[in-house]
Amino acid sequence: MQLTVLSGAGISAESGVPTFRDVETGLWAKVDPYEISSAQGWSRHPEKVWAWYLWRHNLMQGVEPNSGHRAVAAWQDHAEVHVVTQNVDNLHERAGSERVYHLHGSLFEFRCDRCQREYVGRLPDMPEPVETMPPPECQCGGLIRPNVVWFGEPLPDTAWQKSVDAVNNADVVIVVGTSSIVYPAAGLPELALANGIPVIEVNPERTPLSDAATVTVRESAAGALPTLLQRLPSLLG
Ligand code: BJW
Ligand code: ZN
Repeated sequence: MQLTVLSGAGISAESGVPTFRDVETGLWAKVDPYEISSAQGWSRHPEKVWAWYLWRHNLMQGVEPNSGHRAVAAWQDHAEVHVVTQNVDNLHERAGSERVYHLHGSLFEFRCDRCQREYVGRLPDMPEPVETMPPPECQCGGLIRPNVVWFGEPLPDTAWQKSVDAVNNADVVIVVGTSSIVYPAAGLPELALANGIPVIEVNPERTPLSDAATVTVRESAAGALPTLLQRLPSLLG
């Protein structure tokens, strides 16, 4: 059996990484997502964007995988599991998942925005968020940026191709912890459904996918995933 998991920020929420769009606690309750996570935002005020990402980088270094990430990794004992994640943390890998495709890059890699060279220099600690911090400069005069995918930027080719294959070849697609509004990632469950592959959504809240999904499990990731594999036969009838 092949299981393909599409994860979003919600799977890491119970590890202490705030989601993007949850109004009360979301990272973007205070900042405009389309400004701080866009190519235009970076060119307008890189010092604001850099400060925000450096803080998130620090935050992600201090968190641990939760029972949701660990359950997905444990499924590898019973099935071929492919994890397509929109998250830029490394919690799936740290939980033990072996096939992980990062659609939106990684916040543990940095590169020059001009010559694209990888940056391996030291980064300052930032235990508390600050408004602005100038990004380091590359030898070429470009600015160092996180190797993540912002609005208006293309997704990495290889990760995208592997994700499409993982969806097309899946027996079941499990969509967990995503608001299903950011494309092209949000198109992957639609692709599965168009191919007749069942889609299970795990999310405490309704999303634009909920009505179309084969089954919706209105629970948290850490609550639902540890028993989901046993529940599959009854969920899918
Ligand atoms: C829990 C939980 C618990 C809480 N358990 N669940 C119209 C149609 C189609 C596309 C477009 C369009 N207009 C514009 C576009 C394109 C645009 C887009 O999609 N915009 C839409 C918003 C309309 N997309 C792009 O620009 C993409 N690129 C692209 O299309 O390129 C084309 C191109 C080709 C050639 C040249 C140039 C361009 C790129 C998208 C990049 C997104 N980047 C970000 C930032 C990444 C870096 C970072 O992490 O900072 O990715 S934005 C942000 O959103 C981040 C996330 O990965 C992504 C998705 O968010 P996610 O994960 O769903 O989080 P939330 O917070 O939204 O939801 C959390 C969910 O969890 C909620 O539902 C909760 O209920 C739930 N939850 N606790 C389970 N315990
Ligand atoms: Zn450079």
